[in-house]
Amino acid sequence: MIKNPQTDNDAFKSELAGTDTTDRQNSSEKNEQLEQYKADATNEALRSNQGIKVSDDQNTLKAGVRGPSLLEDFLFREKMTHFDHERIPERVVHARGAAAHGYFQPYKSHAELTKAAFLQDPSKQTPVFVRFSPVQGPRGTSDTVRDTRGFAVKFYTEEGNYDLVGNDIPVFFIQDAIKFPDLVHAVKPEPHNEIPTGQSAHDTFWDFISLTPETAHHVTWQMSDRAIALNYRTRQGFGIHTFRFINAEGKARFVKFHFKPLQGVLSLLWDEAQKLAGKDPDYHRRDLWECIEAGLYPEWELGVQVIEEEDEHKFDFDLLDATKLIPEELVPVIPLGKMVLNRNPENFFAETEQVAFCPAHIVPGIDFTNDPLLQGRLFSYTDTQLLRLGGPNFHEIPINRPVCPFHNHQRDGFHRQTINKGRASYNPNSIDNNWPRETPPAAAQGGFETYQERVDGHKIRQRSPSFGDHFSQARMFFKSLSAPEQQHVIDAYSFELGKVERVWIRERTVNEILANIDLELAKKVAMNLGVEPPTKGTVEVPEVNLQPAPSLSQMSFLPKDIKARKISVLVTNGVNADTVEDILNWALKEMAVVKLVGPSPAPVKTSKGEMLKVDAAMDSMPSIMFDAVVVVDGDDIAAMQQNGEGLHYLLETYKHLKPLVLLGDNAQLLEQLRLTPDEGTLSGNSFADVQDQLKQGLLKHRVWAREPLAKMVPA
Ligand code: HDE
Repeated sequence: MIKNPQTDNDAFKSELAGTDTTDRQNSSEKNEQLEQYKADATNEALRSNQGIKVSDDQNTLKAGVRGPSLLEDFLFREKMTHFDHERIPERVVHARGAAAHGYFQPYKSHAELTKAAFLQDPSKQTPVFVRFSPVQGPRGTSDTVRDTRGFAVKFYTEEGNYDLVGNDIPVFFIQDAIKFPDLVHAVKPEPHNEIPTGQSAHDTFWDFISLTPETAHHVTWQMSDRAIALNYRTRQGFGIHTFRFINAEGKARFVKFHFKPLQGVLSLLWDEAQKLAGKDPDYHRRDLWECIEAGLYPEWELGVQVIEEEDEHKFDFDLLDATKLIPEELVPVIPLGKMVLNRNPENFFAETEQVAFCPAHIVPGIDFTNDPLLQGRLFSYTDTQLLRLGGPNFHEIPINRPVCPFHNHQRDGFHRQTINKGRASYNPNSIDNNWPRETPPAAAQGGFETYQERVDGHKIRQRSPSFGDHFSQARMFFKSLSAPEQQHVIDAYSFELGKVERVWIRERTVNEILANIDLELAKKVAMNLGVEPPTKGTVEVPEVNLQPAPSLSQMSFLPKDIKARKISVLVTNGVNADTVEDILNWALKEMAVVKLVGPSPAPVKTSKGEMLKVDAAMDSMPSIMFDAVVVVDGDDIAAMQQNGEGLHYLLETYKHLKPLVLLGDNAQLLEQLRLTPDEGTLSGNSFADVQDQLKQGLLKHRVWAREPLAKMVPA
């Protein structure tokens, strides 16, 4: 029997001991620390939480076999009480997520920029735990919904935890933290019926958006392909706010953080995203998990845009305004190092659910700015953990502990685990010789010192006038997109507003938001909605020096290899076994993922009479889960020609602008399905004839030129 080495490899199989990546020993200081909290029940007796061995876990204690249960049954009560309390409140936003362990390693010392210890030594790997998360939906929502995605990184540095809690879109909806509860109430399911789940396409969201012009820039990104991620591995990450780096001499500079995925920045099409939400709601978390298990580790480059303090006011916008970005064309991103995710969590709840991020977790060498959104976040995150994780000791939960020692005079509270020795829980003290003691700030490994920024102003509840231009950057973003990307933005606004029931909200969005971003965009959306197309905007958008920036288009971030790209290889009875082997060998060399997909989960019989195990049936692994589809040649082409599900598979592949390889006589299927051949429809007698073109097609991700024709495909 032919084996698919990627899915049939016994060497990487472990069950109870944990994940395959554990077997591969991808460990770190943090993983070793976690090890001491892990429990393995192999060869152990079943016991109660008090250590009593249990002899019967099948029956409650009863007065007679058919009699009532007894209150005395302490084993039943313990088990049931624990079960009744198993849930904790989900995060109020970013409730659903997936996370992984890994490391960050700087390319060289960045001492010139910052004294942060984890950015000094190119031989040192700092453990990280990274959580990705859509924003709107509850824990049970689907991964592929249209949404911004969280990109939260906890660096377990030798100087303490540093959390970079960012998103995959470089700007935020609002400028001031006080608007966050309003924004979230507007986007969440509507309060009367809790509909819709995981969607922004509803009245309360667009009501708020149309009345809040500062949201225009972020929402344009959210209507773009950026918000329908292909997977988490291909997300760009942004710190969004302007932060500060401070070096050993005390010199401060402004910085903006960027994570760039080495796998490219790739998205789904809207039709795929919607279908996947039903066919595989776990599409993104499954992808992250499986790639790490298969050793196809996702990688990012962390970089910063650096702005000298004296250049603070040189831009047409305010650096403290989180609804603005600095195009890379104006300030390039300086690469700092590489982040690799190489180990899956052992236990979702203990790690992914209990991890507590907070933008206030910083280390010496990094500091905040006065961005009013960031300032509010510094309060909100710890506050929310107090409720979610049940008290002030959440830093003791294994996933949240720093890898360096931590001692202070904080004591007690719910679930305290540390047994503090000594009598003095105050500072200063002479009883414990004043331990633990303060550390003065120093060039390296010193106590934390806040950057001494001079502040002089009236107490005032007002937005700075320098935050006043809400449309120039939204316009710049729209104009920076390629033609297909722009069309998707138009389609997305039309779809979302089409679901808004109140006509005045549709009209206000078109007239007072879209017309100020771009008149053509507004007119096209207006036509799609059947509202009066505007002839001009409602505000004077300032003439600023912002050219379209190619770096804002995903087309600037295509992948350089096809590592972890997914190919569905369709096999039916009579399939040519040699071709299957060729494809598997090629994919292994390219580190692409191949799944053998058959008409049913049963093995198929090859042309040589051997049995070929398939990874899945067509209906459980539809084409929307893949980047390309190959139909293998064989001696029974009728098997495909007469298989409605198979034909639909191919129609969808074509409709979603993917490479479609039809080997041998299968080339006839194109005509049968009335599909116009193009650079992405490949045929040949052997796989070797088409493998290079297939690779090129995967590198381009989609056959964009096909899009107008694809609209006519009934799939
Ligand atoms: Fe958050 N945000 N946020 N946010 N946020 C939370 O914290 C909040 C904002 C982001 O994987 C909550 O632990 C306020 C910007 C991520 O666990 C909460 C404001 C950015 C995550 C909270 C913002 C983010 C959160 C909910 C406006 C990108 C998930 C649970 C002032 C730079 C972290 C929690 C994870 C989570 C508050 C705006 C990113 C309620 C008040 C801007 C990635 O504390």
